[in-house]
Amino acid sequence: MSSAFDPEEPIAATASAPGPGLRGIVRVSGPGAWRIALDGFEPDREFPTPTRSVVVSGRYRLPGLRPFLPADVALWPAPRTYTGQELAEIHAPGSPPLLGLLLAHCLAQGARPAQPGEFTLRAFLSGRLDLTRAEAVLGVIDARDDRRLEAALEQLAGGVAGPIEALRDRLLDLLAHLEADLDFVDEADVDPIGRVALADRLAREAEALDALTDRLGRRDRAEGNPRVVLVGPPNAGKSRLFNALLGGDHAIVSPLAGTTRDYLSGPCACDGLVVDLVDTAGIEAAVDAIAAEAQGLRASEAERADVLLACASADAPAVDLPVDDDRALMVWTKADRAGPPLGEEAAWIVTSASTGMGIDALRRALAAAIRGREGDHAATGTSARCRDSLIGAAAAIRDAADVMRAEAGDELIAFELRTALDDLGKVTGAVVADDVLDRIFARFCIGK
Ligand SMILES: Nc1nc2c(ncn2[C@@H]2O[C@H](COP(=O)(O)OP(=O)(O)OP(=O)(O)O)[C@@H](O)[C@H]2O)c(=O)[nH]1
Ligand SMILES: [Mg+2]
Repeated sequence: MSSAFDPEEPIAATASAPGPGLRGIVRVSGPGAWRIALDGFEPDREFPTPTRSVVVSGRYRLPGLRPFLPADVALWPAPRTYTGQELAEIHAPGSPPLLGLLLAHCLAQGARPAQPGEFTLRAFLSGRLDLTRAEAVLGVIDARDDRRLEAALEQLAGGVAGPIEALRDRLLDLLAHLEADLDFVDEADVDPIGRVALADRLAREAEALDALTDRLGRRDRAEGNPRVVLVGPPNAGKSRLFNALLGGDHAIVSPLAGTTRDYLSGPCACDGLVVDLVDTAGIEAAVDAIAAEAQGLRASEAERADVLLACASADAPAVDLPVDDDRALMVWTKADRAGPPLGEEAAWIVTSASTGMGIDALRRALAAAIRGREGDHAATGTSARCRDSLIGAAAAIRDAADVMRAEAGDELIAFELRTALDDLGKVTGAVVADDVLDRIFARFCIGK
């Protein structure tokens, strides 16, 4: 790690969400964390040096603060803490200036401001957290909807880390046996049945690994294709546009307003990207239970969208369109009949599903909007990187099994097993390059 990340330096940061809240937290980790947090703190009662976690109530008397600031200080002794280090948290009223004052006080006492993700990085470095879990923490922080949150929480619960460690142990055992045999190669009396059984066992390990890879991939899949949702007044031509973009007759199109009730979705290729395109019911006041249901579905689809295609046409004017939503692209439909109002042309992507006019331009605009949004998530794909390593490990294990069946030399088998172990090690973080770590942890928020 670069010296900027020296784990022997105490670090501090506001750990609660930015902005005013009921309670705010300042977190301090590293050697001297308790001393730093307790400076200027008057506990309600004296307390002995904690040997396990304690919460002490009291007040801070700080320069520039009168008369005093009520607060609780939580203290955790190393090493059984989140970061594996001495840890303190100051819980105070969540006013940003007060928290700023407390943080400044901690910095004045010798703490350094924490880098984004540095608490989690310390947890990882101290062996409290493996890479798959660190990524899951990141997933929880990043989670933009329930699906993603659930996948990240499952990963955090150790869904993949435990089984990968167990597999590494078994492969290490096997490798140790093979290498012991290598030393006694003259006496080695090859037992063909034992070899076949071993090859089968390896093949089963490779299958188990495939299943794990699939589980690890779930977070990526939950992140999935970007969701692009068609919204607009009834009869705006959303369903016909949906069909034109997907190619085929998927959604029912009719001149009757209120045709679409359910929502439909399908994969749509846009300029090198694949998005999940979603057709929804027209925006209207619900007159019955089915309409209410349709409006509910529309609203929830619109909410989880990455991009909204806000549609309007001459016969379905732009009322209630999400014009101020920064996810929205304004799409003028049925341009073969009538174009957008004079003076407004520049605001619209002008299309006609019946002539195909503007459909390609719409695809390009859509892809550009998604690429722009993904700018903030440029470093995504860390779990994809883990997945590559798992796929590499499974391939090496299968190769080892093949070599074994072919009765080739033990050296070749050992080589494949070492490759597999290396790949697995990358996933659990036993072997991992510093720059990869820096990249992962830089994506965390400060205070995490
Ligand atoms: N001329 C012309 N007619 C179109 C075009 N797009 C849609 N229409 C017609 O407009 C009417 C409504 O189209 P739909 O695609 O069903 O509209 P919608 O927005 O899905 O409507 P709801 O599902 O009721 O909200 C149909 O009669 C379509 O054939 C177009 O590009 N040109
Ligand atoms: Mg429709």
